[in-house]
Amino acid sequence: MEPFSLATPHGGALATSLAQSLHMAEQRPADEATALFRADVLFGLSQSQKAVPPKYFYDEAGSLLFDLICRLPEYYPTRCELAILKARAGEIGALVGPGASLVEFGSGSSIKVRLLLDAMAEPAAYVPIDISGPHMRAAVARLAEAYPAVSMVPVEADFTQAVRLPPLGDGRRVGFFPGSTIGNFTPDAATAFLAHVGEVLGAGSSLVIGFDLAKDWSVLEAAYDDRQGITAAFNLNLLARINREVGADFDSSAFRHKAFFNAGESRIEMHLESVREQEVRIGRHHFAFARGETIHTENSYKFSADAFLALARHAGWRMRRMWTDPKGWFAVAALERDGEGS
Ligand code: AVJ
Repeated sequence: MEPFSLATPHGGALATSLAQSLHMAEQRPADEATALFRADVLFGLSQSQKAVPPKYFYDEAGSLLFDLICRLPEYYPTRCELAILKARAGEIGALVGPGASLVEFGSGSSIKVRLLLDAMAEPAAYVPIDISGPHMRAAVARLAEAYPAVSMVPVEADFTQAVRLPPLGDGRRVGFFPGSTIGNFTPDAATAFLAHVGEVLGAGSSLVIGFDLAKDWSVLEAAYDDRQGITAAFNLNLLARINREVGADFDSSAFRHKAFFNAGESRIEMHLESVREQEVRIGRHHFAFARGETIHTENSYKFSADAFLALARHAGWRMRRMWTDPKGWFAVAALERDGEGS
């Protein structure tokens, strides 16, 4: 299984039709979210390369651990991207124009978006989309105090599934997809996702997107296997979540965090490696692990500027500007949608 394809075998069509019938800003019922999680876990653990999609990292504990990752000395992407956004906020604000609505895919703690909101002329609305509802709502409450003139329209949803935006009026839409979260998708799924984003945002929209650049392996591997073990805790938290929400009996101490650069695919892979032969149960299902066998939990693709732009072009976006940090480790692109009147 590709852990992060747009269409999961179950969940895909189901989640889409449900998202459309529910008001999108409403929470998916908890029991239904749990059923989808369970189905994804059972499916993923049944593959020859066991896998669980990385979107399930972000329960409450996982969202907090991710915020700690962003502050680690080894984890350069957040700092590099913030530096680019700070340096270029004025240019971005000018490109976007006045009265736009800002839609963020995977908004997390909504920190980076402040730089854009500060630089935009009279932003009309902020629409954060995130799978981690309580974490998102707490972040939006803090943001609302700082930006009383911007209407806050949080959408609790899995953005890897089809998303419908709430009504946003006539203003331009600007997508914001920072952090190199695009790197979680395989290239084909990334293209499909960016095309979907183009359709959701509509004609004349733009997209501000961060992506991580290929670089020295030692820098990459350190960023995903930090000395304090925060990334290991983030990865292992997935097993605790599966135990709690799906009723599995993983022994977290019998798995270890593994992160390495796969040069052929130009991606960091994260896995959870079984340190011994063991069996894990979920209800009536049994999953056998050989010693050294892994669950693939995340891909994080590292791009060349050219490869990224080709991908964006295939998805119907053209590049207006691209910026990097002084070390050339991370990039932010401002894209525009092709095809007037489409
Ligand atoms: C949130 C997907 C961008 O791939 O760097 C950080 C997640 N995983 N450390 C990334 C992550 C391990 C992160 N993204």
